[in-house]
Order: sequence, then structure tokens, then C-alpha cells
Amino acid sequence: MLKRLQFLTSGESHGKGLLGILDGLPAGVEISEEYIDRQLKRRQMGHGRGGRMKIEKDHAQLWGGVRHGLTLGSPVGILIDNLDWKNWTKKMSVEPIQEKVKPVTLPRPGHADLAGVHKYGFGDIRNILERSSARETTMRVALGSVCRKLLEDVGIYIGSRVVQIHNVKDESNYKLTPDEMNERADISPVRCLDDNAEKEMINVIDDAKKAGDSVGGVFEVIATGVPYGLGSYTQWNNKLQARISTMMMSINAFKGIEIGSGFKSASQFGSNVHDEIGYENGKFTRHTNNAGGIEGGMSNAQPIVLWMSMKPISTLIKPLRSIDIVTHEEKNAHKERTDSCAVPAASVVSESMLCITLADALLEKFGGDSIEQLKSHMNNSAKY
Ligand code: EPS
Repeated sequence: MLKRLQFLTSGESHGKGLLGILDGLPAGVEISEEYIDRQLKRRQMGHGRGGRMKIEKDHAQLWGGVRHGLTLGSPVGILIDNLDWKNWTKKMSVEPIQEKVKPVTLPRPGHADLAGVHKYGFGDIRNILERSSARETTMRVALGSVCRKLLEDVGIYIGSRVVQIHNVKDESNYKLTPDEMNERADISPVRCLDDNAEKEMINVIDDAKKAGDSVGGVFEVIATGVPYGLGSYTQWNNKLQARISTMMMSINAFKGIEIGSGFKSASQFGSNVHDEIGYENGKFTRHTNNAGGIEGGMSNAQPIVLWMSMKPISTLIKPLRSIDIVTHEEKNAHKERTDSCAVPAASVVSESMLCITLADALLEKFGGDSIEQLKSHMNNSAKY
């Protein structure tokens, strides 16, 4: 559903590292490894992460598309080494090896394992789980950061906060800019803005961890500074909410997305749902933002507001029942190092996917081979 940008990632969770290419960006966007690393660090944090995040110190190496700190308009290439690779050189060797490596044969309910072995005809679930691991989202954050920089250059900002973990909710309402939201969320171990809810969220994660279990949750993602008219009502695949949803629902373990008042609006009268229009200082305004910044498949210059739900991670320390794919014996599912909760990290991944989607829709509407051209096109025709 991307119209102007393209991106691909490659790499296994315990392979040498991750590779990413982002094509279609204009020239002249100021970007550095340090800027990308700041976002990568945000993804590595969060109470409930497992041992892997103690091993990794994710660092983006810019391999192409950037010269003297500015994008060239050519594909941006990024490499991120897996520091854990040194412990997996045999099990994950690219070359054939003499030594026998014990295959993984006990599929984890909820993961890609069982459908994956049937689809590809593998006898070793490791061939599935390495790529279906959420390790891949590291590269999405790296590529998304380059888009984030472009958006910031034209006044579009993206932030997020955790709203719920398991059955603990933060029900407060906040009126914060995305930067203010991230500033507060990033110092919370669960990216939650309410101190009481934060404590309870930490407890619920600790309890799950002790029980060898996992928990999911809900988070909010917002974008401000978006002008009128990204996306279009003219064709199904032009609609902005469809483009955002495709990108969001491609993130591991994501189970649902709500836009604006989302599912809640189903039980309301239309008169309570639609955002009345006002006019102040030469601009149309809205009394509310239940639409979450999108009407008729287009941005309407109000903040874009999304709520996303993530299921509990399916790799469990206390595994569920499963069947061996070779012997068909009933046994417990495969145990692999895991996180008891990755909701805070997922909120950062989600921000990054929104950055790519909005940068794409912005470039589609305003065009430009350089950031200067994009800015000048926006100065001429963007409406807020
Ligand atoms: C992850 C890396 C993985 C897991 C986690 C997310 O590393 P490892 O498998 O070496 O511990 O910690 O992925 C899963 C739990 C999963 O089921 O895919 C990461 O970098 O975010």
C-alpha cells in the first residue's frame, strides 16, 4: 500500500544481523546513525523484556544513500549487527556444517511455527522461528527513524504511550504534544504516564514472569502537524486508514487497531460521534476529534489518533501443550528465551510504522526530489 516509498528487511533473529533498504526518499534529509540509534534504544527498553536485550546494543550502520550527513535520494541502506550471533555461529551457520544440530520439533501455540512448517515443508521449526521473531522489528524502527526525521523537518511529530497492560488500565485523558508524550513515556519502565497504573502494570508483568507466562496490552499512537488531504477517498487502496492499518497490522503480535473513538463509536448516536466544525482566525476547527484525524480516507488536519492491541507473546517459559511434528507425541511446546511483556517496545515499533506510512502519503501528495522542493510544495499548497 506504499505509493512512493519502498522498504525491505532481511535477517534472522540469531543470524549475523539485520539488513534494510528504504527507497524513494528525497535528497537533503539530514540524518545520522546517532539519531537512528536513539530510536533503537527506545525499542530495546521496557519492563518485562528478556535476556536478549541485555546482550544487544542495537546500532544502525548507514551503508548507502547518505553523504556528509544528508540523504542523496538514492536507496538508504542500513545494517545492524546481532551481537548474539557469536553464540549462534554453528546453529545458524550460512555454510553447511558437519555437526548435527538438534532440530526444533515442538510448535509453540500462537507463533508461526505450525503453519510455517506446513507451508514450507521444513522439519526444523528453527527455520521458521528465526525470521518470524520480533527481532526483525529493530530494522523497521531504524528505517522508520529516517522517515521520522523527514516528517520532523516539515513539522509532523509522532508519539505514543501505553494505555493498558493485561487488565491494568490508565484511564486518564492527556492533552500532550507527541514530544511531551514521549518525554514522559520514555522515562516510565512501561511507557505509561500514570504513576499508579504504572506500578500496577509492573506488578502484573512480574506476576506473569514468575508464573512463566506473558501479558499483552494496548497503546495509543498520535501524530500532529499533518495537513489536510493525505490519502484519498477515490479508490480503496488510497484511503489513509487502510494504508495505516496495513502497516500496523503487519507488526508481530498485533491483533487490533482502532482509529479515533474506534469500537466505542459503534454504541453511540451519530450526533455524539461526528466532530462539529467551527471557524476561528481564518481556519476551520473541530470541537472534538472522535474521527482520530481521518475522514473519508483523508487526513483532516486534526491529530491522527490510533489505539493498537497486542496479544501476549506466544513463547512461554511455562509452555502450553503441543504435538511433536515428527513423532506426533504430545509434549510441551518448545521453550525459547522470551519476553514476559513487549508492549512498551511495540509502541515504539508502531510509531515507526506510522512514520513510514505518513512520509509516504506526504511524498505522494506533495512530491519533491529534495527536502527543499517538498518544503516549497508544502508552503505553496498545504492546508492546515
Ligand atoms: C526480540 C528478540 C528475540 C526475543 C523477542 C523479541 O530474541 P531472542 O529470541 O534471542 O530472545 O527476545 O521475540 C520473541 C519473544 C518472539 O517470540 O519472537 C527483539 O529484538 O525484539
